[in-house]
Amino acid sequence: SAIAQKNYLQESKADKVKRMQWWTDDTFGMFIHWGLYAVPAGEYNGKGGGAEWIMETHKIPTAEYEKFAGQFNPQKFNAKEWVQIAKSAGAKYIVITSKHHDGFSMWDSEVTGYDIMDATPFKRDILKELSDACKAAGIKFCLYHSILDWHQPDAKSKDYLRQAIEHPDFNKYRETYLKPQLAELIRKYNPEVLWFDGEWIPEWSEQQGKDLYNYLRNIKPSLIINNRVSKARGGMEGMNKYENAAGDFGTPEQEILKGASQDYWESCMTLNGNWGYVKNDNNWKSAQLLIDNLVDIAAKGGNYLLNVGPTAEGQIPAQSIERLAEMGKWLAINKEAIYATNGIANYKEGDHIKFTQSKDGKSTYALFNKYENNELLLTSVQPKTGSKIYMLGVNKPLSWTKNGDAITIKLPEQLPGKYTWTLKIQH
Ligand code: H79
Repeated sequence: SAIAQKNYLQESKADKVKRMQWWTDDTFGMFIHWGLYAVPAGEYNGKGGGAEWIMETHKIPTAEYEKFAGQFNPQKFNAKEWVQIAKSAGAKYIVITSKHHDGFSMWDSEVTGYDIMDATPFKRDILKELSDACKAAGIKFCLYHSILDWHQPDAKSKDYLRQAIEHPDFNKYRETYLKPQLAELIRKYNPEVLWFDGEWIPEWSEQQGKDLYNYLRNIKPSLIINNRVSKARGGMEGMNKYENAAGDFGTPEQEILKGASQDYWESCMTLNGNWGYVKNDNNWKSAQLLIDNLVDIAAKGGNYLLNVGPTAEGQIPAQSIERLAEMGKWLAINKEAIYATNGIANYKEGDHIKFTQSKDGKSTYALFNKYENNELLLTSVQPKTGSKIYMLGVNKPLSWTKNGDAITIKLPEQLPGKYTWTLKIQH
């Protein structure tokens, strides 16, 4: 067409910083992996294995997998409840699977009948319900969308399902299916982030990634798009292996970076061992570990995207809800040290103490999960004489003494909560 497309690949650093502001400030999001794979729930023909990858794991033929749509009827789904679970956990945004690798569309898609409206007895547009509920609750609504698609014949890489596809036409899939679906998702649900995945297929290229990135930001300039839109990851690593690739942030998966990074990044992690719902997965992380991870990520300047895998009945597992509620209780006291802070890459004090800083530089936060003799010793923070040190959740300032390069802070008799505590050191 003759309409000039803006080149968003040449955005200035300052413009990107502005666009990314809410995202870096929000720090904590909830990932939701929900699709037809919740029906088999990690078991096919009596054999365990696979969650959202179950189609690939058991090499389920397309016509067989499609039958799960007829059984998808999550009568207990309640968008407001899910959003409330995210909000009371302290998550500021949610990212839900509009389409995973299985190719099933979780909204009323205009370009396919293989979607929640046309192919399931449920016939409700969950993206509409969730985006409305997010808007009402002040939670940012974001979408995960797989480039890889095991259902569209033209998208099938010959590596998948070991099925011989005659003359697959990937360009046709991209132009008449993938891009129209994404344009439709932006128009209907106004997502703030598009979180791509499945870019490792041989059909996808850096050029296609750049084109798609530009195409999407021309539709919605404020969009934030992850680095998996492109080809720049080193294998399955989270961060890019070269510069100037399309995409706004790195995506370490099931791991946290060893240190801070010059690039924006978000660690996505599961609460148990799987992304999609698996009925026998009881490998739950403890609330303490989840809080440790959040603190570690914030101290390294990243974001934490923590996943839930709802059931085919439409419920977030109780074990997930319990853990998220514990995080929410912790954040209610310690939020000042997490949201809208800068990380401080200071590892001198050992693994049990991490640091963040207020944006105005006036307060340093020391978050610790271990102490002895009701005091804490810090060697790398040098407050001026008369500076006040508080514990978040405690009203009175704490007494502290200086001995050479170290300071010793007397902790209160009663510490708020049972996980990790925060000292606020005012400079
Ligand atoms: O959506 C979640 C997972 O389903 C998806 N990303 C998160 C957010 C994901 N799962 N695994 N992976 C991404 C990486 C998979 C890597 C492998 Fe393979 C699959 C290694 C071997 C099979 C793809 C195909 C890479 C090599 C061959």
